[in-house]
Amino acid sequence: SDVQRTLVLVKPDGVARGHVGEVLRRIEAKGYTLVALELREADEALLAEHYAEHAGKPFVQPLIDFMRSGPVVAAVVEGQRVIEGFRSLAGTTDPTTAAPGTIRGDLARDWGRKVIENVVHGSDSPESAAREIALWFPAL
Ligand code: YYY
Ligand code: MG
Repeated sequence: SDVQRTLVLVKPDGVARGHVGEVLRRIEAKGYTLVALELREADEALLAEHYAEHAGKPFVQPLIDFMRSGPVVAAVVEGQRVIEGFRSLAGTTDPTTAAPGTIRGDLARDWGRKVIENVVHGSDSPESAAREIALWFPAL
């Protein structure tokens, strides 16, 4: 058995456009379990830590500003191979080329802004998941 936990965020574009229910619906329809769920406004320090792997890249400050532009929904999701599984549900980073049927393919598109607005975040490895869950949900 390889039961994992992953950190999922519904980003401010997803919340503002009313996609929280649809994202959670897809997670539940897949058979994954919600372990924690919270609506919150992330501050600069949390987001700088969250995106530490991207520090120094040209998109990181626009990305942090975007992530502070409104509330996000943070969730810890559990299931067999859920880290890879949620990334598969989410689709690829660029919403223009993300496959139809995926969250990003179905719900996001390129708005011509300087940051990619792609509705959701999902941890990319067991190491990232552990780090991100500890950051967003230190009590877990
Ligand atoms: O894991 P994932 O969200 O699919 O992509 P990352 O490469 O980790 O980048 C994080 C986040 O940054 C991405 O979801 C959109 C944004 N971004 C961007 O605005 N411009 C880029 N060239 C690359 C990523
Ligand atoms: Mg990533």
